Amino acid sequence: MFPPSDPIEPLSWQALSALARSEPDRVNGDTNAQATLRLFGSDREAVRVTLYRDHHAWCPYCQKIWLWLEFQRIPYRIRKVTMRCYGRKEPWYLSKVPSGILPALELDGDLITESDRILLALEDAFGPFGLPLQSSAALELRQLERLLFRAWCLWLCSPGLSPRQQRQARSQFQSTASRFERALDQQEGPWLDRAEPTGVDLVFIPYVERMNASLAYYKGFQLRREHPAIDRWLKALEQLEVYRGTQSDFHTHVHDLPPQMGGCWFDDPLEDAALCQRIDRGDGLGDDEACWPSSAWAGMESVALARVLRHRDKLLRSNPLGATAFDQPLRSALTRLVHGTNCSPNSGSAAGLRHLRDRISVPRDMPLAAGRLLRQALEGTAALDGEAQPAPLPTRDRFDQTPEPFLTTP
Ligand SMILES: N[C@@H](CCC(=O)N[C@@H](CS)C(=O)NCC(=O)O)C(=O)O
Repeated sequence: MFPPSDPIEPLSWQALSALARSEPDRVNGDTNAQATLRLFGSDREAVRVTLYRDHHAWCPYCQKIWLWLEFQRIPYRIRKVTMRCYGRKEPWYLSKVPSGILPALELDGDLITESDRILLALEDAFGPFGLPLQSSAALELRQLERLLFRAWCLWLCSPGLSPRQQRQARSQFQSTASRFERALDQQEGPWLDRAEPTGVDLVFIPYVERMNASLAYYKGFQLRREHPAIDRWLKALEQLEVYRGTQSDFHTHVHDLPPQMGGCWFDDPLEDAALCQRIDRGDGLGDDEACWPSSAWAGMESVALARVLRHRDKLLRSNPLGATAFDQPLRSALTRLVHGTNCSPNSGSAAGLRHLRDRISVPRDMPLAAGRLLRQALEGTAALDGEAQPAPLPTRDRFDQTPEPFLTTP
């Protein structure tokens, strides 16, 4: 918290606009969740692939394919589809994929579903990314990833575990995580194979990212502290711009997983309830959450600002305070974001500010670093008004996150 002695007036929208970073090159620039076309410097004619993935970048199987295309720099189009847990599946997608399942991919006009089949088809068309995924070494690692996934599900998603069953589930998870560590330790560098990240690393990323978030929140278990080789691997990934472009944050994951997984359950008693509070308040968990290089944090305030400004009218309209009453508090929070100074919101605005804090979705809306700074600015501004909280986030569905109001293209 800044000293209370120096609150400043909230900036006008015009003044805020002048401080926002201009939109980056979504098509040829860094990996980002907003692009609908990625060319990596090629011509449009080079595009052979369309990836169908979910609007909010919540689907882990979509992230695996997304990462593969980005690391291999394959030109592709992206069409975004709604997941059932947050809205209505698009009829055009159901006529293509009647089950509605994601991801799907078109390669030279042929439609493929199932993420593993998609990766094999991509390997056939463009060559493997390091170790071929059907090689015996890769198959063994892919099997280990499924074991780790199952051990995690058993611990996180089984309701009503007794304390003894919780301990067993934890120990089962830890012994599988230790097998993953041994596989990492067999190599000289931080990766699973060779001196660089390859396709087998990508297979592990989506769920290890979700394990890291959900176990801290629901179990008080800090994956990176308990398993140093996994920490090394995550740190190495976080040095890579491509991975950072797809990486989510703890707040997003812990609230997007319950409806996708059919429920996530707290250990009882919870080992470290303070972790939950820090995540929910938007503080983040520092290096235990993500260890980005300092250069990747540079200018992230103005990135966050630009993303809010882009959707300003919709954010104002969808806030429970109503557009008129939310205008001044939102400008106060954005002023704090860019100037790092207390800026008092109108009285009665705390719950509205926290409503927005809770609905930033990373990386859908902005990168992790920008999301953390914006959540902190919203919370810091709300705290000047009081402790009022918004309605808690739903756990059975996330219809509060329907993408419809935000769609700019049909
Ligand atoms: N085995 C499939 C699993 C894919 C899957 O479970 N996709 C979920 C999202 S994570 C889905 O599309 N569910 C339907 C929906 O949520 O609308 C694969 O590897 O691609």
